[in-house]
Amino acid sequence: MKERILVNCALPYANGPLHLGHIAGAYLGADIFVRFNRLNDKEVLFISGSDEYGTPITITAEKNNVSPQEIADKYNKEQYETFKDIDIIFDKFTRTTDPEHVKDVDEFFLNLYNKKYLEKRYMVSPFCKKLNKFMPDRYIEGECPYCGYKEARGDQCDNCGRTLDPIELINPVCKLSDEKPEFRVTEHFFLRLDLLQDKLMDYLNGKDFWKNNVLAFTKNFVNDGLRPRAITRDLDWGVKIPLDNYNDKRIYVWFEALIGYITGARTYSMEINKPDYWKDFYFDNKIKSYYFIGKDNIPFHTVIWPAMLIAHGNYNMPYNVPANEYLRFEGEQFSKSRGIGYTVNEMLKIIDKNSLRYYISSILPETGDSDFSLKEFQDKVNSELIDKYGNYIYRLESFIDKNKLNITKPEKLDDNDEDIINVLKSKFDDYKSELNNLHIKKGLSIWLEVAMMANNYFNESAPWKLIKVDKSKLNNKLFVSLKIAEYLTVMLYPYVPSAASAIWNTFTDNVKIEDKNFDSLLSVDNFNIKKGNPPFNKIDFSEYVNGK
Ligand code: B3M
Ligand code: ZN
Repeated sequence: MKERILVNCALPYANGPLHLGHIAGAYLGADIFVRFNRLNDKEVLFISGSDEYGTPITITAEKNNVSPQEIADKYNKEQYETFKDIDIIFDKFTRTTDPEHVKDVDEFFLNLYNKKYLEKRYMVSPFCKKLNKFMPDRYIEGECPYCGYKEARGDQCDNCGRTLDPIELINPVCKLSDEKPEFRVTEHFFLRLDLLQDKLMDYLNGKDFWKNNVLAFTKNFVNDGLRPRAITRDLDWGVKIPLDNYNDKRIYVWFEALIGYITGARTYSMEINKPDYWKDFYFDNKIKSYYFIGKDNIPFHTVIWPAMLIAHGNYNMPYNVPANEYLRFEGEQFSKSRGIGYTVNEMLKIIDKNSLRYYISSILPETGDSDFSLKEFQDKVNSELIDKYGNYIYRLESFIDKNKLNITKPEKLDDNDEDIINVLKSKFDDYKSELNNLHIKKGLSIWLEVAMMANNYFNESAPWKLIKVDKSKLNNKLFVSLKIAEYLTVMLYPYVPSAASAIWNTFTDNVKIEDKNFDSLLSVDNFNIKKGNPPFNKIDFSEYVNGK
């Protein structure tokens, strides 16, 4: 049986269009990793979905004067389409308003409640007298007590990343009324993180292979000391508390949305008529799980979710949480309100998805923030994807086609060609090991080295001279050139699947790239070359760059 892995990708709030920052932060890397693993002969379950509760949804609904459900419906559909438009395809794109999700949340809540990991406590919460209601943490803004950032939100400081309680804020104000909130007593359920601290530490101690940023952040968070944390709120938009007498309270979005990963896997299993399929991914401890998320989601995935899973018992723990840093746009932070940056849909109106995936893959903010620049986008795609790869394929295929050559597998290669094939194989091994270690950007740079090697080899071979003097040598050189083209195309596939798949189809009709694994794809010896058109069009962004 194939080795299996679970890949979960943060559930984006269904409150607006996806922007390039989302794609670079979590989703593109996840999709590349999934495609790579499938080629590498693993069975992958790939889950994401819409996060439809929480204040991001209610704030947007209020602004637009519609119900939260209308906002969620609109953007669930839109985001799903956008992912598809950029070739990010999940096995299941779930929704946290799916009634099946409520079942999973109820089970989780009651399980933890019965084991006394959830406990009723009284707390003080911000209450806006003008609006006459308790206000969600996010609606309160003030100064961060840790770093002094002036616009910290009541749930989290976007500057230092700490999760906050609104009462900790210095000079808090209610965002809706601009009034200073009162802090009033209210009853809530608390997750006893304090009881889970030691087990969490044990779990984290085995995680030295995590990315530095993720591990350091998480250990700091836990070393600061874990306190019980409220996981219910005074709200009416959210999953109900599965106990009597709490009708006017709801489960906090972060507690409930994480369980959406399980709902996604479980409902997918129902859809494929294997209702227990998901269980192995959560209970067979040989199956590794990966969570691709943006930087601002780290503590929820490396502390809260593991704590919930430990408290529940028996669940597999997240194996790796490769959170990315931020993508900036032309040196500035993406900002919808200030009109900085593009949504994915806007970008796809001016450029094709293959070029977009290529460029973002090459600048993924894996270890630090990175910058999206139209000028660099144009240069990289034109000089790398098109000049080094597309043109190579086109020159090679055109030559074979024009001269009506039938290239066959050589009985013996000369030493130089043997060396080239060995270098190719060892580059491919490096590529695999980088991707296995989640160094996705590095995998693409190895691909680029191979593309440069391809061009050098083809030029040095000078088939246009050989054709007049040595047909057998010509055959061998072109065979090796085709081998390199085959490796290049297969290695490119996880990054730029549509283009790679179309190019693959010009090599052979016998196998489709997406249906096969590395071993079979890289052992094709009977090429049946069909010269296509030049596979890419050069990018010209001058209109947009100069317009800025
Ligand atoms: N919805 C945060 C975000 O969209 C949040 C992730 C939930 S993952 C369970 O950035
Ligand atoms: Zn702060």
